[in-house]
Amino acid sequence: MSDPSSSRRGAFIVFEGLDRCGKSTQVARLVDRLERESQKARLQKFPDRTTAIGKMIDAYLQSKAEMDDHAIHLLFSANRWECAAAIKRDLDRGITVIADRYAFSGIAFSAAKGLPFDFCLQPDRALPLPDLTLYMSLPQEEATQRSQFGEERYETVTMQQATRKQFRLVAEEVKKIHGGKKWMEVDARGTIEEVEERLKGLIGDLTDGVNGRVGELWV
Ligand code: Z5A
Ligand code: MG
Repeated sequence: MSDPSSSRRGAFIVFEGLDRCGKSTQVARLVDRLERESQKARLQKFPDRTTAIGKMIDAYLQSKAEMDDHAIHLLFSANRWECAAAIKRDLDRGITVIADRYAFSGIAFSAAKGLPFDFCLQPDRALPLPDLTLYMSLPQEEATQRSQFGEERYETVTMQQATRKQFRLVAEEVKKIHGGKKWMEVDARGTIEEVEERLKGLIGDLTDGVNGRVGELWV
């Protein structure tokens, strides 16, 4: 008899949150742990600055290029679309894909600049739907203490505060359209190890595989 688990696809897990909340640290630790446990997993960072579109985004974030707010928003989304087929292919092959930021950052940061929320949501419609988004929540005072803001665009207290508000609206939208289990808020305070344990508890056995097809975002 065939093993039913062999037909399971990989899980799509997204880490979201404001600047310095520890996303990249935790994503790297999760991928390392899964590799040590001989599970198939890979990291997908957004923006993916290695592609042609990613290079334009990188120049914008480093203030080496100026762009209309709508245009850069669409480029961030296009950067996800150019990675979407590879994400779906890997999930179907049983690989867990762990994303460092995704469409939710796209909405929160652009809406924080004043673009209409609905406009921000549209270009990502029908992208692969994450099975779980872990929103790492860190008070502004603690984020500021961790290290100084970098030199990139958006790395200011005013922008981060506006983005925090938009992330709350994004969370409500996810829960409304996709249900309460797809978005979980995690307390990002404490040591790296403490946060890692919290995240591990929420991820549970998701990395063992998921039944059913990959869903579509905002559909
Ligand atoms: N953006 C957008 O506008 N639209 C989009 O569609 C997308 C993104 C996808 C670049 O993102 C910008 O693009 C971002 C949003 C916008 N702008 N902002 N702000 P990025 O992902 O490339 O940004 P980043 O440079 O990787 O920074 P980050 O992601 O904000 O940081 P992080 O990954 O959350 O934190 P970290 O690098 O893991 O940790 C930061 C420091 O804290 C580091 O020194 C760690 O060692 C330390 N750390 C981590 N955890 C802890 C704990 N628990 N305790 C103490 N210290 C800790
Ligand atoms: Mg990061």
